[in-house]
Amino acid sequence: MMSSFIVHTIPGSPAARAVMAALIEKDASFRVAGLAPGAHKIEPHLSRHPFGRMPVLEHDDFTLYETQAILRYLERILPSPLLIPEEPREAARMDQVMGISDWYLFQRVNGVIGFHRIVGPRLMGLTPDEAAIAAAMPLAHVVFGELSRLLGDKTCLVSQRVSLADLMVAPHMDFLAQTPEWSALTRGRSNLIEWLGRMNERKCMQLTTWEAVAQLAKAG
Ligand SMILES: N[C@@H](CCC(=O)N[C@@H](CS)C(=O)NCC(=O)O)C(=O)O
Repeated sequence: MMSSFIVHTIPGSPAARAVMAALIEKDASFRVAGLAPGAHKIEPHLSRHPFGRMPVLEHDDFTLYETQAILRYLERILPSPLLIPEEPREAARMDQVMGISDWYLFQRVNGVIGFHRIVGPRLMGLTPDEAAIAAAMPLAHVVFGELSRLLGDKTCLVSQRVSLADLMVAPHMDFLAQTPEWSALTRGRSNLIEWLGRMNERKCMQLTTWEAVAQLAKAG
């Protein structure tokens, strides 16, 4: 049963990393069906994901896209360990942070800064668009300010235990940590640096780096 999870992704995708991190936290084995850059915009991938994005999870005869839907599905079928807090206000904070991740951190911060600094140069041979990066910085500061405030002095983003929010946010932050913008974004927000350090010590992050996922994709 457990070995029937397949994650379709181009290695490097932070959204796919969140899904693989959840599978690892839940001690489930999975296979990576690697996509070549561009293959996500054509068949057969468009039949799995009509929006031409990643990740897609296959579980036996069930195929699912949208990272939050996948994470919540995994939580329901693999409830141990719990990655959604039981306490209502912590659960609400988790939902809030996942919304911040989807709407602001992913699309308007990492999707711009991480794309122009890392993905574009590495996968498409593009030169970073400095104007686009500069234009993303004001909102990036709001996002980092909020994540730092919500984290406070806790171990994890919503409680003392890892939740889906940590698994969604950490892959984006690990990307941004490799950009020159990181030091300005984390100035006065050292709790975020310490939190990312703790996340990066976990097996779920160590086994899902870009290089590690590229190896998994090769192994099929
Ligand atoms: N709302 C989708 C977004 C997925 C998404 O945009 N993934 C990125 C990679 S992290 C992607 O597919 N980028 C390729 C593209 O937009 O062409 C989700 O949460 O799964």
